[in-house]
Amino acid sequence: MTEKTIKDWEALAEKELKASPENLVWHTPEGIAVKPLYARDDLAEIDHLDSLPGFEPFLRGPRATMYAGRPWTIRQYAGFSTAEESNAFYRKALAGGQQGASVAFDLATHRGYDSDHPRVIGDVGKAGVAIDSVEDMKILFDGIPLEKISVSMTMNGAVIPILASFIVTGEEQGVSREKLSGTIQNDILKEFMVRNTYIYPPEPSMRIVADIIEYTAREMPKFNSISISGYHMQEAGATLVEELAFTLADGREYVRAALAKGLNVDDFAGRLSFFFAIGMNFFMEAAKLRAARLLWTRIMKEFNPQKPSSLMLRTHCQTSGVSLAEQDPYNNIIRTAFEAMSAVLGGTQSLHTNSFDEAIALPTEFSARIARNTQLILQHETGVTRVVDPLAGSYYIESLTNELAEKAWTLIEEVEALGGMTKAVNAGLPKRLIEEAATRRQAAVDRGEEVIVGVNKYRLENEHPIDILQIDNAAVRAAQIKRIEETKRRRDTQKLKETLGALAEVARSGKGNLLAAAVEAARARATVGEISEAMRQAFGDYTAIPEVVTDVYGKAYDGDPELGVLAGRLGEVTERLGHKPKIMVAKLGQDGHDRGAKVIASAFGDIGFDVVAGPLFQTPEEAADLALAEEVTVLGVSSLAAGHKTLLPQLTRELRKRGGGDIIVVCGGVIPRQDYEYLMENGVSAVFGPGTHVLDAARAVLDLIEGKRRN
Ligand code: DCA
Repeated sequence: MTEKTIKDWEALAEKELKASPENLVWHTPEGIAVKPLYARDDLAEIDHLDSLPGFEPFLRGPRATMYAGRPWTIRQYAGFSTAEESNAFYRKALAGGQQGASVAFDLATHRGYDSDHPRVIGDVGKAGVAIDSVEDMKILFDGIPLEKISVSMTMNGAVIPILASFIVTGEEQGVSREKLSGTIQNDILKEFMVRNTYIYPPEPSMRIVADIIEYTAREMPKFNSISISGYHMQEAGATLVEELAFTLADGREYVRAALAKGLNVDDFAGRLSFFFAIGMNFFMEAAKLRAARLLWTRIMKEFNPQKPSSLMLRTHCQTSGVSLAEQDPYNNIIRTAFEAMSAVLGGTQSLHTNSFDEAIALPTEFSARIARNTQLILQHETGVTRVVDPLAGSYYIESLTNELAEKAWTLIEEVEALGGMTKAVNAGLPKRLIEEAATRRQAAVDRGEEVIVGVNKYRLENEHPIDILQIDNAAVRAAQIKRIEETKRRRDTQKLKETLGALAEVARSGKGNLLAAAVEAARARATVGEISEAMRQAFGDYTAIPEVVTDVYGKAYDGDPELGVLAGRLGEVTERLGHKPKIMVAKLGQDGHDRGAKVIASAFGDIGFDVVAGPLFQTPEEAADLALAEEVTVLGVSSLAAGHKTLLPQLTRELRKRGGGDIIVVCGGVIPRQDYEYLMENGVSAVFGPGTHVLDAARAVLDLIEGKRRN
């Protein structure tokens, strides 16, 4: 048998295809040209091929034996309105095979507001558990041994009061702080880019991060001081290269902030951890984790650490939320299983698998069990844990790992040229690139270039709504307020005043450690809101200026007849109204997830509407005022955090009160079908669920303006 070459293959492929195999090259959103075939030659220039797991550059895994020695941690992220319910859920999950806890807080807590604050009426108990003080935290971990179970807490804005309350909870459970294991997210830079649960401006926020790294390095040796997160970037639309680059550049910035506090790199670097999203691009996601470890070692080498653990990237992963669809939702179980496999092949240390109903609501007990079992089956039945880094040596995977690393490195250098990530964030570079990528992707889905089964292909004629979890937000809020009152009645007010005063002084003077001071205040039963407020006095609030990208969605549709028809209709409406129809895209309450709002604002602008992007965190009153001041025709509310049933009726009421009853209110986002009727009865004219084609939404809005579907 004579040896065949790539040229031979190309000739054969051309015969088979009756066209050049060049046509099979897949251009990914990352700008990578994925070929239909990889071979030995593709590995010629790659120099990491002979590395071993447990050794620098850790590309093949941070541990020598990886899952063969100890499988990844099954760590499901959850939080259910009240501390009592969440506690019951964690206990059941741990008994059912989950190995670590992971707390989702409600949006009021994230933003440092107590449940009794007037700004958070629609947010309490939504999308996570409400924690107002140590008293709630003690209930949350009742009967969960904190010296044994590692606890992850996704908290960034109100990170100081939450971590302080956790430390005091440990103390009062008899577990001293050096025995506490777990992770606090504490990654504020990405909040300014994508997730928006910040409170203070970037500079004091970076001080908070550094103070936590300092405190945990000194007092909590088993605790991971930060979870540097790319997850939310991918969720907001970032390409994998952007996710990789910006996350690692964030990491480098945090290391610099900690060093600036006078810490030794080896005292804290081993407790930095990471968090990535795993989407549907199966091989590329696994390669991404390998590339991440390679690059992190390269970055950390600059700081001359002596311990190998300082060079090691350890990460948590979560399957992708945006890859899930509302339509034909059981498909989400399949998507999540593939994503989980990809995370594991990439060598994650800890994993959350999404529940299939997550595109619609918080998981039910049933959907949470399926999600957990996806991992248990992977660990116990597939044999995937037996061999370390089984994809190593694959021509395709090694090429992808290399190419992702190179592309991400170029972007990391670009950030460096701007003076690091804080400066790049201030200059708006990452946010703009991510929003452009998100809008481009929406256009690709709308045009059917990217297939989503059950959404833009093989869509079911009839969908049957699935059972979802409903939360009575008013009842949760009332119960929380009662507990706050009780806590306030019982505490020593003198002690409270002293400790809060000391914290405010640490914040103001720039001297001392914020977390250390907050632990004292939390012990004196200062609430999350009070501790946040004490720091707010010194630091102030951060307000983002909403900006919308242009010419991305429209460009994808350049010359498309569908857009032409819409433009024609828009022209007629413009003529009739005497001006372009104006739509305001609003975000209400503390829900900072603004990818959908940004994509809609950008696409509607490109289609030809006059667009007003409302600021984040508006109350219904504020949104109504702005809509009237801007004289909008349509007010579109994007809701992703389950506040719609409280906030939308309030909004339509406020509009009517101000004489704006003729403004057409529509909404979109994560809204279960079960709620559509209720919203329509309360003055909403149309609801656009996940998976809505943007042009369909634009047509529906025009219909409404033309009065055809007005009700
Ligand atoms: N052989 C021997 N020991 C091992 C092995 C092995 N093959 N693999 C892991 N271990 C050890 C680890 O060294 C670690 O012990 P240490 O903390 O004393 O070093 C312990 O077993 C736990 O393993 P690890 O891989 O660190 O897994 P987790 O404790 O689950 O931590 C990590 C994962 C990513 C570092 C952490 O930050 C985390 O849990 N993040 C979760 C973030 C999250 O849930 N976010 C929610 C959105």
